[in-house]
Amino acid sequence: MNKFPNDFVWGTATSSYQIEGAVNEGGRGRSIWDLFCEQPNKILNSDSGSTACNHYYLFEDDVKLMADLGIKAYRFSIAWPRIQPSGEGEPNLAGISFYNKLIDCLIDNDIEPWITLYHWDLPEDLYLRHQGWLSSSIVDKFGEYARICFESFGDRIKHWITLNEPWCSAVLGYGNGHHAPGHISNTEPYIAAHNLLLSHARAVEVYRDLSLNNDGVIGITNNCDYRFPLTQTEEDINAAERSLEFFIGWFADPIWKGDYPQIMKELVGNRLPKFTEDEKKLILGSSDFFGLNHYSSMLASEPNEGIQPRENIAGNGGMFEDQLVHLSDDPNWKKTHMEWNVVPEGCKELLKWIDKRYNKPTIYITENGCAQDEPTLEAAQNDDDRIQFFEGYINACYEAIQDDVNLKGYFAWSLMDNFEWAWGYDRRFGLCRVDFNTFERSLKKSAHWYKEVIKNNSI
Ligand code: PNW
Repeated sequence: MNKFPNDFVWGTATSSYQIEGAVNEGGRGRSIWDLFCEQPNKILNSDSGSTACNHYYLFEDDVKLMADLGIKAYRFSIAWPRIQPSGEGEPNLAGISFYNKLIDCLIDNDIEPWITLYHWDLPEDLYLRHQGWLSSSIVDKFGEYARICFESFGDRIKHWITLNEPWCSAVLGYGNGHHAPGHISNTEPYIAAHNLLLSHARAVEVYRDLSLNNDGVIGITNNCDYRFPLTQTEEDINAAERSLEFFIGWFADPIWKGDYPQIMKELVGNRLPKFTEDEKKLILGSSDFFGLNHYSSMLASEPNEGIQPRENIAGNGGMFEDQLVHLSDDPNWKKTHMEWNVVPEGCKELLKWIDKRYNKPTIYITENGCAQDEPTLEAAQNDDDRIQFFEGYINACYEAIQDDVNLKGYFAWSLMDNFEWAWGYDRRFGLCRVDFNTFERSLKKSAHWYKEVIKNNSI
């Protein structure tokens, strides 16, 4: 038995738009995802999150599921347009009341609530009237929204995450257009990323100035896939390193080292915005822990005619040309229903890479999981491939801890099947099956397996 440290946090994660539904209830304003889902050909089967898992009404059932799983912590996100329907101004009390009820219900069940402030559902007005993440005016607005959340929920919340995966907001939202608001550009992602980082830092400044005196911590969650060099040539080793710096260094270097990676400055040139000295100071040290969402790995190599990059998926979207990296798959790797490569070894290597580059931060894996093709209830109840996935990745986490990486927790994505963005309800990540006609929930085989891991604190 491989034992985890006694204080290791086992959890599951979700996000507001992917599970809540009730988009017109309780005074919620519209978000860019409501708008995006109405546009043709953006979402598989023209799905949307308008009812999703109906969690807004069924949250008590969902907390029961979590209690049954025995999780210690639950990571969920707050829908900004439930708190401020237009993204600014007075708080909407019905929205605050919904999250109060959820938080209290979790605490009553001995589950620690972890809050993400922004998991992609930007108030539509901020996009239509204020240019969304492309305008620096969003920094103050995000700070004010964050303040409302800290003041409303901060007495009970010990773990805050400002942004979920700003890489996705920037690259998928403004680079290849796969996510809301659907822009395609090779300049906008860098501007959006810049404003995302500044907004994160502002929220942290607001939080720290409030001094809630409750041992609470605040950080950011970034996503990164690992890159193995295709061959052991110096060119390919450098390509893999470059790819990682463009992926996670872009967002983590300013926070842990004070500025964007040098290689990005060189290759992106004047399309990469610059931080002022004051901004650098504000951003440096603005995360109490390293939140990591990790799903997959690819091979990286120096571009040459012979190797064709695989179009997108977990790739680098519109930024490909800037990185000068070819990405490919090892044909021996198994793939999930997302076509993402299953490579537990990459998880361990990435944890070690982060540990080294950022000088041993406290790391939490705030998401890890896989989509499997589950057309029937029977398939969902026999999700052995998901068990194998979790087994591999959780073992990799164990090995990283043996190698002295400060990994302190692991959140499975996701508690239940939900609205998987551009893939609608066709891609299923849940530990629990959701029937999207009846909204009935049931534990999958992997949920029973995860329950044992948590109970024994070992794998
Ligand atoms: C994350 N990529 O999204 C999100 O945080 C979740 O909301 C989502 O459901 C989950 O992972 C599964 O997709 C990602 O292209 C979306 O590399 C795309 C990528 C990575 C993460």
